[in-house]
Amino acid sequence: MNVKITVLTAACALALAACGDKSPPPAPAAPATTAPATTAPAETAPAETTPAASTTASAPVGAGGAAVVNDCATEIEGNDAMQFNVKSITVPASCSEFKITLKHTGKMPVAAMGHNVVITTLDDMKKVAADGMGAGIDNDYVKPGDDRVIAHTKMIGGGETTSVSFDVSKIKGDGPYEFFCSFPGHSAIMKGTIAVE
Ligand SMILES: [Cu+2]
Repeated sequence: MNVKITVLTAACALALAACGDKSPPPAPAAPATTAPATTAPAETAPAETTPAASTTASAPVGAGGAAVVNDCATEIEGNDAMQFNVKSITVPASCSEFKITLKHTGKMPVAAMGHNVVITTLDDMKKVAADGMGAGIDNDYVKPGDDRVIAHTKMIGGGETTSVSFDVSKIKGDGPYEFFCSFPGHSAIMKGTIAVE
């Protein structure tokens, strides 16, 4: 009797030992912590720069993207690719007043691809553009009463035209001066120099 139990116990012990030999089942793989997709702030990717090959360009443009000036006035264009067709405007020193007409040659609405022309010193441009963003589209993205703004047109959408006239003496001081579009994100590309010569 006693012997029987001993044998059984031994067998059991062996069985346990055998059991112990078995390597424990692998721990369930830790659920891969799905890293939150790094939602990079959707920087408005600058539109691919189509090198001056804007087939829709109707207004004549001088060498190096110089605006063509006639009778103390010029016409420039903005398009759906977030571009002005000129890079520089030279105002004749003989002009007392100068008129800039902006034509939006695109089709997109003002809320999506609005353009205007704002003139400031180069130093003020970034700050004016930032404040303009806060002012919103109802203010043409120009802070009301901003005395750093020398002149600006209203904000227009595709197919529209607008203009602004200003006293040339205002850009005869300590420049350099720039013209740019204050629609959020546009001034990085839509800008150029304006100077009196
Ligand atoms: Cu614009």
